[in-house]
Amino acid sequence: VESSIPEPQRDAWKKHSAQGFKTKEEFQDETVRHIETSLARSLFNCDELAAYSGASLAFRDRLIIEWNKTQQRQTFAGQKRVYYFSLEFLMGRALDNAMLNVGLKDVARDGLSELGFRIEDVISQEHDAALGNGGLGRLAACFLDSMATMNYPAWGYALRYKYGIFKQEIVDGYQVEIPDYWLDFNPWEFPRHDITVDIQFYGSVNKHQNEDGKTLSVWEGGEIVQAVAYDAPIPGYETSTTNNLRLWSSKASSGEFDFQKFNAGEYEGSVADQQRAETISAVLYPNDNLDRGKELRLKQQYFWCAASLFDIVRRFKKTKKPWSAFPDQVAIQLNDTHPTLAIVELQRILIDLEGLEWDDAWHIVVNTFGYTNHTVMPEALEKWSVPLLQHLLPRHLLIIYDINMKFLQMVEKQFPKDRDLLGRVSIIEESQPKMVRMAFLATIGSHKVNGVAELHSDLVKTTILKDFVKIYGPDKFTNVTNGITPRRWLHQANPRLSELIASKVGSYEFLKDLTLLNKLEHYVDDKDFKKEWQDIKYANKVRLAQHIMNTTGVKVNPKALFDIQVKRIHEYKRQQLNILGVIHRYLTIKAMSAEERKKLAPRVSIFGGKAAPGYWMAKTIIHLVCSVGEVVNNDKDVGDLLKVIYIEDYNVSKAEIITPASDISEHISTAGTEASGTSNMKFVLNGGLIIGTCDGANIEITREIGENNIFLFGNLAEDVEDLRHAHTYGKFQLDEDLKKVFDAIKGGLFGDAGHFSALCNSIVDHGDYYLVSDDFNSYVKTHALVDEAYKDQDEWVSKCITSVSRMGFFSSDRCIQEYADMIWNVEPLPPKP
Ligand code: GPV
Repeated sequence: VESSIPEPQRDAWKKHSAQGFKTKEEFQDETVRHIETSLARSLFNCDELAAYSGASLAFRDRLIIEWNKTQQRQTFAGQKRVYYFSLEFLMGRALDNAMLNVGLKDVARDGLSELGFRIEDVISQEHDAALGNGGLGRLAACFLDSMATMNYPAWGYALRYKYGIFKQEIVDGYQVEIPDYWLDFNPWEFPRHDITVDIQFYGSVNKHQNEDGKTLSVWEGGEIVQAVAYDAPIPGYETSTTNNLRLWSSKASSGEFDFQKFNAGEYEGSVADQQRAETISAVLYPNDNLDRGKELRLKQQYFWCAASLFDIVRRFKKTKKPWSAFPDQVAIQLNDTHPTLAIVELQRILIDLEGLEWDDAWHIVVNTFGYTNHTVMPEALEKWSVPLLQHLLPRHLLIIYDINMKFLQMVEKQFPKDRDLLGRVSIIEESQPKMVRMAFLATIGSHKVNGVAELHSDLVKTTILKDFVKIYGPDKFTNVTNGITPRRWLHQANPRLSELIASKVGSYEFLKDLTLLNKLEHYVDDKDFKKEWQDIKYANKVRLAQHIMNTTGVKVNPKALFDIQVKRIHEYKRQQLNILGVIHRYLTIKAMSAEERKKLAPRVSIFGGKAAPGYWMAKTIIHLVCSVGEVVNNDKDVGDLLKVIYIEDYNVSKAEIITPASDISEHISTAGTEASGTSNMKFVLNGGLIIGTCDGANIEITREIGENNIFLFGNLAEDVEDLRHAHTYGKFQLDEDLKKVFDAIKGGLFGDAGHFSALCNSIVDHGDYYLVSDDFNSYVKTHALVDEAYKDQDEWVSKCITSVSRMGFFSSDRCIQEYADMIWNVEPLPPKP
C-alpha cells in the first residue's frame, strides 16, 4: 500500500489517466504515434507489418486500461476467482478478436483505410499465438473468451514458450517441422519483471524440530530457477471486463548467475547455467493425446504449477482471511492431468510452510481443485516414474506417498474384503520402475471430475475411474460437454453469415446467447434467404480455393463438394480411413464409362493437420495423402471429379478460412476414442454438414440437429472391444473393397509401395486396432448417400440451415455456465453500466 499515490496528488494523476481511443481520429492518433515512436518508423517507412504493429499497440493500450480497471474492481469486490491451469492455450491471432470484442472494428477499418491500408491485409500480418497442440489447447482459449464475455473473474495460467507448436512444411510429400519462434514482435504480452517467483528443484528432504518440538520436513538444497510473469489481456465481447492470461518464463535466478564462477574465469560455464534455466520454458511439447514421460516436461509442469500457486497464495494472503476461506476465494480447474502437481504443491505450502495440520490442509486442497479428463486412451494417460520424481521433487514424492496411504486406508475401511481393489486404485503402480498415476492423483485431490462429452464422461466412469465411482459415489463425477466461442468461430471467421443471421434473428444478440439461433428455423423455406445462404457458402469456398491455388498450385472447382478433414493426424482419428476411401473413389471413377462419370458429383477431398514429429505412422498417413494427390490431381480421366489436397500448416488462423468453406467435414474416429471433438461443432455452426461416427460430441450434435441432418456410420463404442477381441483370435476378415485398395497401393500406383507397408500391415496383419476394415463398407456407402444428397441443393441447404438453428447448445458460454454452477461455485462480476 505504501506504493499508492498520496491522496492530495491523486487529482493531478487522474487528470492524466490514460483513456484509450474511441473515435476514428483518436485511433489514427494512437496508431501513428506508436508507429513513429514505439517503432521508430515514418510515413516513408511503413509497410503492412508496421501498420499491424501500430494498430495492435493502440488496441493493446485500450485493453490494458480496461484490464487495470477490471483487476481493481475484482480485487475490491473480493469474490471468488477462477484459475484455469492449462499447459496449452491455442489463441491464434489477437488483433481481429480485440477489434470485434471491443466493438471498434469498423472504426479501425475506416481509420486504416484513410492511412492507406486494407484492414484484412493488416490483420493477416499477425503471427498466430500457437501455444498448444489441438483441441485441448483451443478449448482453453475458447473458455477464456467465454469467461471474460460472461464477466467471470478468471485468470488463465500457462507457460510462455519461446517456441510454440512447430510450423509444418510439406516437402516432396513429407512433413518437415520448422521451429515456431513467435516472440520477435509480440505486442500482446506485457512483461512484469517485478513479478517473479523462485522455483526449487532437486535437493533433499531433512527433518528439523521447530520451537514447539514439532518435527518438520524441510526441502533443502538443489537449484533455483526464476519464473517471470508475462500478462496477456483477454477482452470479453461487448463488455469492458478484461481478464488476464499469465504466462511464466524461466530464467536463472539472480543468485544463480554465478559471479564466483565468472570471477574464476568460468564465464562460459555461468552462461551455460543461464541457458539451462531458460530451457524450461523454451518449447511446447508437440504431442497430442500421447504421454512421453520426459524429465524436462515434468520440470515444466512443476515450474508452472509452483509459480502459479505462489501467485494465487500471495494474492489470497493479502485478503487477511483465514486459510479455511481459501476455497471460497479460489477455484482451480486442472485442464487434464498436466497440472496435477498443483494439488501436491498446495498441500506442501499449507503443511510445510504455513503449518496447517494435514487433514485441515487436505480439506482445503480438495475443495479448491476440479479435474477435467480429456481421454480414456491408455497411451495418453500420464504416469511419472517414481525415481524421476524422487530426484526432481523429493518432498512432493513423500507427500504423494502420504496422500496415497491415507486414501488407501480409507478405501480399506470401506471395502475391507477387497484386497485387489487397493492395488487397482493405488496412486503408485507396482511396475518396474514404479509409476505415479496422475489421473488417480487428480481424481483423489479434486472435488469434481468431469469428462468433455456425454459418451466420454460415461466411459470415464465405466473404464479408467470405475473403482473410484464405487469409492466416492457417482456425484463426484460429471459431464460438461465441450463448446466453442461463437465470436471467433462464427462472427470473426464468417462475417457474412453472421451478418445474414443477425438480419433475420433481429440483432447480434445471438453471439451472446447462441440459443437465439433457433429463430432461423422460420426461414428454412425462405427462397431469398436460402439464395443468400448459398452465395455466402460459395464465396467462402472461392476464398479457400484461392488459398489452395496460392499454396499448392492446384486448381479446384468451387462448385465441387468440399469434403474436409482437418485436425491432428492420429490413427484413432482415422485419416487413413478417409484416404483409403478416397482411393476407392478414384478406382471407381477409373472403372466408370464416360456416361457414368457425368452423373457423379465432383469432389475436393481436403486434408490438413500436423503429425507429432516422432509419430511415424501419422507421418506415413500424410505421405499417402500427398502421394494419392499427386496421381489423382494429374489424371486427365478424372479432371474435376476428384481432387485431393493437403493444406500445409493447419492452425487457428487457417481454420478460420477453412471452416466456413466446407460442404461436409469428417469426424470419423473409432467409436469411444475421441473424447468430444470441437471442430465438428465449428463446421456445423458454419453451415456445413458432417459425416461421422457415433463418438464424442457427434452423438449430442445428432440429438440437437436431428439424425436426418447428419451422416452417421460405423460400429458403436459398445461393440469395439468385442470386435478387437475377434481380430486377435483369428476371425479377422479384410473388407473386399478395402482389399482392392490395398492391391492398388501394393501395385505401386502411388509410388514405392514399401513406404506404405507398415500402414497397410497395421490393418491387415496387426489386428486393425482402429477398426478401419470393420467400418470401411459402411463408410463408403455413407459417402454415396452424401453424393446423392448433395445433388438436391435445395434440400441440402435446408438441412444446413436447420442444423445451424439448432446449434445453440454448443456455445462455450454454456460450458462456462455449467462449470461455474456445478464445479466452481463462482458468480459473475459485471462492470457498472
Ligand atoms: I488427452 N485432446 C487433445 O487435444 N490433446 C490431448 O492431449 C488430449 C485430448 C482433446 C480430445 O482429443 C478431444 O476429443 C477434445 O475435444 C479436446 O481435447 C477438448 O476436450
